[in-house]
Amino acid sequence: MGFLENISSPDDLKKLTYNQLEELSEEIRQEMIDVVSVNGGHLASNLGVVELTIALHRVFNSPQDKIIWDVGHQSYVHKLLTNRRQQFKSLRQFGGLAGFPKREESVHDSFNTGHSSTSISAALGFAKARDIKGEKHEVVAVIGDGAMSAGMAYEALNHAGSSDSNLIVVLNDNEMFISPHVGAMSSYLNKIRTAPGYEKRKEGLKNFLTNIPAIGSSVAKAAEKAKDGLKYFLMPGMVFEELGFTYLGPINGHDIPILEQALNQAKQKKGPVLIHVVTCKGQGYEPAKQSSDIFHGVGPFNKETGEIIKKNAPPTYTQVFGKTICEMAERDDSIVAVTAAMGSGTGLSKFGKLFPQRFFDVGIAEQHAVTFAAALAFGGLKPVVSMYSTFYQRAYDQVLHDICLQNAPVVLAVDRAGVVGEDGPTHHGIFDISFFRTIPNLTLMAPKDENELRHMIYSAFSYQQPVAVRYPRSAGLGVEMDNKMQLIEKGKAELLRDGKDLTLIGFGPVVYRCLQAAEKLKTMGIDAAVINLRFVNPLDEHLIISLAKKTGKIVTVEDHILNGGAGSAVLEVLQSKGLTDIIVERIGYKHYVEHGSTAVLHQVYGINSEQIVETALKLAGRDKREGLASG
Ligand SMILES: Cc1ncc(C[n+]2csc(CCOP(=O)(O)OP(=O)(O)O)c2C)c(N)n1
Repeated sequence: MGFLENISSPDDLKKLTYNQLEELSEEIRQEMIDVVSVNGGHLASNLGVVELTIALHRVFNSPQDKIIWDVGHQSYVHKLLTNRRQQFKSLRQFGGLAGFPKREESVHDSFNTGHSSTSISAALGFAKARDIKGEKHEVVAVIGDGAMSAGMAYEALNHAGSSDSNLIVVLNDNEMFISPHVGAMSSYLNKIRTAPGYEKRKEGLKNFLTNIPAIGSSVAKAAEKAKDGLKYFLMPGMVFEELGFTYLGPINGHDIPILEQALNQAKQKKGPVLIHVVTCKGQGYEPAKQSSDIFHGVGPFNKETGEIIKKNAPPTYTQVFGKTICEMAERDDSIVAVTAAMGSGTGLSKFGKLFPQRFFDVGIAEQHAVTFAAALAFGGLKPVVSMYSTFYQRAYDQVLHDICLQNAPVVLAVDRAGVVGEDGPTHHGIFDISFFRTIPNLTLMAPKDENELRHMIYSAFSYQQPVAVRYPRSAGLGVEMDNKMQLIEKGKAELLRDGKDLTLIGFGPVVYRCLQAAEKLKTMGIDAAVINLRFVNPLDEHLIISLAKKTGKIVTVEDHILNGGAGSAVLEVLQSKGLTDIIVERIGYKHYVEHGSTAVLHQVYGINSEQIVETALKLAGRDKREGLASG
């Protein structure tokens, strides 16, 4: 009989022997491979934390003790051990278990995560609340070496290190972010990791230093100084020690007894403790171990061979962006690309290979990436920053303050705009129009298809000012691609179809759904115009107003939250021109959107031609002066 099926709470783990735990680890890995090979998900990171998660749940008492998973993509093992095994097959599916910790899913998920490097801040918050309320429980943050590259993590270390609150940070060091690690902190961790006999040397050094005799005060002072210097160079984790943490490690993160020993030791210490745990991403499944970048976030695959199941689909928007930027960079050697630990995700891998001197992966550091790019531009280069829509949320101030207020000519490629599917609400890119649209001189555009994306990227560089181009995660529409890149006039929308009864305005690939709806409406005797908006800033006021006056009714469609989105921009222009009798219906999201495939989410929330037709019919049945704009 298997062990996993008998684990209904972390307490059940505490009854098992180490040999049984080894078997349990195997079963957990198998279960994750079985489910992720069908549903897709973050496999490699989870395979790497099986023993660590078991040890954490044996040493600590969740949910009284709080365990906070940074990013949260590695929380599958935790889910399996906290009474969610029965639902595990529904992982990441609409209505099923989330791929990240969710307070609303389990009492064992103490803090929701998705964006990286929040765990130490959250842990310190729990620790302070505990201290103020006089409670007694442990707080543990589990953070990867990748997440440790972000500014937030250092802000929190800085705060926690000067506080006397008990708090444990487990640094899960697997030498990988999504791609191989970057940055000076990673090199530092690498030095600690690879120095032979570190543990022994550390102890020996400590004894040696404490035994230096004090011979006269000046000698003693010199010895003290030398001690500090030596410690600095020879003791592992000195950086953390200097920040006020007790450093333990590095230890083998696949050895449960050793992990337990370190965690128990940390529990005995006063103040903040950092345990440096070394793990292997993809441990226990060779394909994931060999290609942990591909198996970081993976779609369905053949679990026997590890082969990814390929779909016969047109190139993705990301691929088209990557190809276009490489072509442009070949012709113009002032083009440089910046990404924040998402080189492959944003289609820049090839750029990095072709132009290594002009490619900057700055780690999980979105704020730095943006400010850095502003200065690259003032230094005479032509930077493109490529990040996911959801991660630009981290860098809003830098976009506004460092790029736009100074009018730095930086192109912001906004990948994964719109709902992204199974990763869910922390990752959906449904806020960027609202927050970018507020910035007066930031040109904001979205292509209707992958061919237009190519022209927009080209055009963005020609405007010589801040520009953001948003495009979705999906495959393109399979349209014919122009070889020659074309300049799109800034602020010019495209009238794809004229009509007299109603105007459908789409922003992004939803434009094609507007065209489908217009065809259907035609069969019902309604003559709908279709506008490909292209720009939300500057808006093509002339075209919008002339069609508004002509048809009297407008439906706007966007893969975005309604608050402050493209539809709001249309409403604002109508209001500013006194056209308040035009009836406007906006299609978009009204609230946070849960996880599920993009197709299902679009269906559920009406980002499709059926909903457009239905809305248009509703409007057609109304008198022009009857309604107010509504959403
Ligand atoms: C703010 C932010 N930027 C980017 C990401 C995308 N992302 C998810 S996991 C990850 C790498 C994390 O590396 P690490 O913390 O070492 O965890 P590992 O997967 O290696 O266990 C990145 C860049 C994110 N979740 N949040």
